[in-house]
Amino acid sequence: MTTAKRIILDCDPGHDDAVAILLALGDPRIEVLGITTIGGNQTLEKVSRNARVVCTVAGVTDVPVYAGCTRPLVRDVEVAADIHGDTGMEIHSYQLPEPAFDLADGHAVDFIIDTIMSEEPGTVTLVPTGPLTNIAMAARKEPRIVERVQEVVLMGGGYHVGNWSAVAEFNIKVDPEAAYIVFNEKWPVTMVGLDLTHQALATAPVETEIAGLGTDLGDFVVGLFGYFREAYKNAQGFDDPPVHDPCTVAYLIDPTVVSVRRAPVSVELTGTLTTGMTVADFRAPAPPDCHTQVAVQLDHAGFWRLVIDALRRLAPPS
Ligand SMILES: [Ca+2]
Repeated sequence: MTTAKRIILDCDPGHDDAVAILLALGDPRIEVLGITTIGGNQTLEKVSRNARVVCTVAGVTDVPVYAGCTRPLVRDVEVAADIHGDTGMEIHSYQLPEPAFDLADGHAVDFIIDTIMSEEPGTVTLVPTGPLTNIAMAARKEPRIVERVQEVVLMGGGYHVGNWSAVAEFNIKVDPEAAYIVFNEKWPVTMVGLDLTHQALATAPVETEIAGLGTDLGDFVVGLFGYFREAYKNAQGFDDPPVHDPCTVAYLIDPTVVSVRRAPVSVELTGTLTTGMTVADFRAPAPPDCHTQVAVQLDHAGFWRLVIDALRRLAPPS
């Protein structure tokens, strides 16, 4: 048994962020040092509440949640209400509880810096699943974190498809300047983009298995998928909703579930049609100093096995 990967989950819950939180909390191969929030799918206030609601439903109240930046570095706030609803975590047939605990004191960016600087180098992994504002701010405020971080495994971008424009994914598109910083710092970056996450579909058999757990937590996830399915169908024509964010955590738990390919990646900042596009260069061979890789292939069954096992651990079926 190797030691658990120690992560800071930087997120904007968000239906799929919620599942990422549950997978991280429920798998013994992950230790969540803290959850930090970023305005994205909805406003910072809403996603910061949602993060604590997810922990509360999971029965986990001892992981600190820190609120981060309210808006992108340069651009105006954009939220994804078409996908995540007015609260950012609209749900079917489930009554969400009040958060059982308050936000931690302090700013997410300072928590990220203080944690990385106080832990042994190479022992903290950053897992951003929202816009990259907090991570970019941390790298600018304390540049030494870049060489101390173990790696950055982020949900965002894509090399063939977009969802917020023809070629840009939401997390990157809403704060491309922050994404540019994160992709160009010399820490190891794994981009878990739409090419991968569009394979992480919450199919009917997956939903049935989660419902079959017969637990309150399972009902919560099924309720999330119910709303998410309808929203994705209406907004983007998906039959089953792609559950993007937990793919990052799954990669850290078991890299055989998410296969990757080394390629330089940068972010388009000035395109007339392509702003926010993650441009991956697949011309072989990747240069020796290439510090980025992109996720390409998901083991769908293996991925959902990890998620459902985590749900069982957090709330054992009776
Ligand atoms: Ca997210």
